[in-house]
Amino acid sequence: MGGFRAFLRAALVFLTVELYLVCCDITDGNAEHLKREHSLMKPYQGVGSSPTSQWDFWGSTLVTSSYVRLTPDERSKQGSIWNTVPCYLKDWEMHVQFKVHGSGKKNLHGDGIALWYTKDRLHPGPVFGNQDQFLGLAIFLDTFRNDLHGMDRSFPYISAMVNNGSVNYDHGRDGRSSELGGCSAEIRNREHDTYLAIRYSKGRLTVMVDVDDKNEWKECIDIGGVRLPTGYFFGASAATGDLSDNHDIISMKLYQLMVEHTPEEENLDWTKIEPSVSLLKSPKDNIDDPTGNFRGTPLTGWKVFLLLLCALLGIVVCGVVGAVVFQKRQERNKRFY
Ligand SMILES: [Ca+2]
Repeated sequence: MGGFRAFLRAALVFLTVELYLVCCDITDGNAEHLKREHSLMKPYQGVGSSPTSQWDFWGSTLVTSSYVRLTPDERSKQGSIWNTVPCYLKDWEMHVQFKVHGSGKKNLHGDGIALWYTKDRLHPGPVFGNQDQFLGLAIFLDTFRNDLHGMDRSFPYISAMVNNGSVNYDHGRDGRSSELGGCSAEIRNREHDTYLAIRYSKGRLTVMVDVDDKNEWKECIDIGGVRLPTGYFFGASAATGDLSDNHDIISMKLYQLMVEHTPEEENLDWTKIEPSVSLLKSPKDNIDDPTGNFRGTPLTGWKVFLLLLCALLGIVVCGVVGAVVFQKRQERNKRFY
């Protein structure tokens, strides 16, 4: 009898360990997919100071041990920071922690931050400190309303733009003519940490914000039909004009998304893709791309199998526990009679 109990206990331990391993494999924690060569994190060791550095900066940018200040709260400043390593991931998610703060009262501050995934890097210009007619993707965190006719939206306003090098960003209209989508977000002078996430996977661009200290992502932009090549560079820039703010980047963390592609897709030369958006395709038509949890990854056949295995093992464990409890009860009954 003792031998059987020992066997049950061993089986239970084995199954629990097995269950743990299988479950943890499924969780697919993004931490293990963090790409350090494309990430900017405290204390920013070696940023810009050595030939092997993975980040360069320009202009008013000041790198301290706890933040990267693209511009101080002073007029007519421009600064940027750029990853020196081109990104060849097909599916990625960038988490940016930022802080926009200054002494300017309501509507008396500007101009904002732009986050980039572009062909060229370190090309200063008029679009939040970076060049116009860029090739690639831009996400604007626009804190100043230039377009006094566009009162239907409140500022700060976050928007996305994809450019093949032919379109100008229209500051006078806050980029409205070229924006793919956007949302208003209170990102300025917040006491708590503020975050933005950009996900690009299978032609779908999603921007989420976490600025209300709730530790959850809120959808801002979600569009399909977006085509971006690999081999571009991540960067961030900011500018002030007559009005100003401190524009700080605390971190930029790039995660690889584990997404399967068809052999045809894999065989394409992704570096040759021209940035474009097929606006005919609404994101709701993207039923072939069932993305579940925003921070997680879509379920593949393999993962579904593991989930089922996990469930099966759970049932077995329950059975074993039940058997042990039943056996214990039997023994207790024996003692009483
Ligand atoms: Ca503006």
